[in-house]
Amino acid sequence: MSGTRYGAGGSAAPALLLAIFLILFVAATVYLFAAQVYPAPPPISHDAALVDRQYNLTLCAAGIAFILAQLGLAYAVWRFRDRGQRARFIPGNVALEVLWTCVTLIVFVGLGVLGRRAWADARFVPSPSNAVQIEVTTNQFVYTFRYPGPDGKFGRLDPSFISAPAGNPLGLDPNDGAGRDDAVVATLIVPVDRPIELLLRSQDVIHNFFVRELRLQQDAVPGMVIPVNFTADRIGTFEIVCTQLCGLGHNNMHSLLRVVSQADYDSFLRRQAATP
Ligand SMILES: [Cu+2]
Repeated sequence: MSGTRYGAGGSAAPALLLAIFLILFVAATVYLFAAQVYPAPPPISHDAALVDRQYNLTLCAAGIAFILAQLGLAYAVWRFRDRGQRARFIPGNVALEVLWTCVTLIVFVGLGVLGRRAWADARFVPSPSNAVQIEVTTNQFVYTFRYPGPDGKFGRLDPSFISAPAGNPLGLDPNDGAGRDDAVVATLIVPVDRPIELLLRSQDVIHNFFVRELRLQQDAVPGMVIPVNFTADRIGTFEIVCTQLCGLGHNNMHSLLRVVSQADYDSFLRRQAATP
């Protein structure tokens, strides 16, 4: 015990090892992101590209802060290691506190404002008049899609008519003429390069509609009809998954989004109209 002796100092090894670990940790993390080891699938809409741009911007801002903070920590661990010196107490620095609080505030609010469009486009911008309206109904554990048919009008729904075994999973009211031509299918088929407006509904618990390639993820909430817009610009088949833990079958809840040419879409509609 030598409470008054300050000359001895501890071994430099722990400080050196921790500093080296921090530098390697930063290098490995930067590599994982920069080399895109786990890349996202290519976006298939303009809004998805906007989301990607915003993601990269946020990643850059957070990445710079992360690198500076960790390297600063490595430096401090090494520079201020125990060399037998007397510890100094620093009560803080108001100017520095104000500075980095303001910088953080500006960066966070700035990123939020910049990213507003990427998020709001799909939700708050009304879809154009030529948009294709498709209703999406979720229940444990399936997606059901409804097209309004040649009359362009969705028929009335009534929960008392809901009967999946009888072929009426949505509860279409048979007394409403507007519903006679409605097409109810298990796969979402949309024409390429046309604005699509989905109307999300749920019959039981909160589900979700998520397509990675659209960077679009929206909850479906019982009692609400939630509109979301997108325009897919690439033909292909993409997976729709539910990202809300909606019950025991949640892991099996998925469907397909098929983006097809206008001609293929028209023939799909014709086939549906021909089926009684
Ligand atoms: Cu679900």
